[in-house]
Amino acid sequence: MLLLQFSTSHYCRKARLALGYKQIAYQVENLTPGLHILRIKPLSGLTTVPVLFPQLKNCPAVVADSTEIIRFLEAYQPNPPLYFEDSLQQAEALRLEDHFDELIGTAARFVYYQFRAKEGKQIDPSWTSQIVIAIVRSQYGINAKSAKVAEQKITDAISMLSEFWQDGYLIGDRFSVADLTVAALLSPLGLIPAYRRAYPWLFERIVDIHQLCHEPLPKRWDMALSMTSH
Ligand SMILES: N[C@@H](CCC(=O)N[C@@H](CS)C(=O)NCC(=O)O)C(=O)O
Repeated sequence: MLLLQFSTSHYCRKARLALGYKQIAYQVENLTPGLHILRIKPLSGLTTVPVLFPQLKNCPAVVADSTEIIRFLEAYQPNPPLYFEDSLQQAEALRLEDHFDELIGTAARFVYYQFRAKEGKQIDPSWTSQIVIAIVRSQYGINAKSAKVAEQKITDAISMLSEFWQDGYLIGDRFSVADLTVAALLSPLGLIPAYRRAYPWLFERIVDIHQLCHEPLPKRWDMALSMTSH
């Protein structure tokens, strides 16, 4: 299988966590933001990554969107499962996946890119990195005000998660697509010292899920704890 991705995208991380959890062999092709459209629009009709090419007989040629990729992987290789047999639990798993995609995925992007442009500039002050950050901020309308709104959404989501994640799973008594989605989509916050210090249990859980899914942590994961927070 071939995964077309941005190496830093948390939605692409979500697809990689699922591939890793199921121990499916795959290769990645890293695309350049902006230019990626030339490669993926004709194939998927979408402008977003991740996009998966299963490259297998009797399988679709292209599967786009992290949710669809997980749906495909689950049908292709049901074990170990990310879905539930119980229809109520399964409906809840898909509802939460969608809710986290829409809420946490977008809010984390705002908080993360606001941080990288300001206090977190030292993480990578190179002009190439700063240009990518500036393009993302302009594309999504990320600024101090919109990031503040996103911060509140993240705080609310973490407070909901704390009820489940401190000693259990989001649904039932085992790991599922809901837990995987949260781990992927909140992982960018692991680079922000204030979050690392305020919610150690959250990042321990994200680390555990990366181990379970055989996926390396985001680059510079350990840097946050040695940075001064503002
Ligand atoms: N709902 C999509 C969201 C994917 C997404 O937003 N991808 C971003 C990268 S994090 C992207 O490709 N942005 C480029 C663009 O919108 O042009 C999914 O789950 O795959």
